[in-house]
Amino acid sequence: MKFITGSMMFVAGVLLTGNAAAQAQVKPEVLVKQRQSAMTLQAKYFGPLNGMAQGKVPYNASVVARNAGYLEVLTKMPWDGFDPRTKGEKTAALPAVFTDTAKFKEAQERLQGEAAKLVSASKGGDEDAVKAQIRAVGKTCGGCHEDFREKKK
Ligand code: ASC
Repeated sequence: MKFITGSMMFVAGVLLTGNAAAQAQVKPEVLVKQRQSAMTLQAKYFGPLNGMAQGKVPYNASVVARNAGYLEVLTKMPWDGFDPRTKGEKTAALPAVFTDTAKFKEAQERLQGEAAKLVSASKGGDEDAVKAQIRAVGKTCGGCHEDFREKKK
């Protein structure tokens, strides 16, 4: 069928094999930029909540609920950017990201679980429970950085 073009084949290939095929077209440095962008947005929406949990920012339940919803989605985003093809890029990611993959995956899932719990807590009226859950989310951020991110100098 000579009317099937190369680009049609590519689209069919992407549809058949899903994200992995599409991802293979993305350059390693772009994957790094994308994952760092997702991390930056997590920090953007977590930072104020962390401030509230520490009593440094006035508590605002509707901001917590909104940001928790964003974080539930954002916490799914960075991880496919830690593709083995990015090993040679200059980033703060430690080699353990690519060698201790089971532990890295566990850390991602822990964060996603705690973010989901924060969504639930933010729908209730218990400020102390919400603050405790914000701290639980922060612990998972910090714990993963401890194992998988180069220490900041
Ligand atoms: C943040 C941020 C982090 C985490 C971490 C929590 O807001 O940028 O890396 O929280 O400090 O322990």
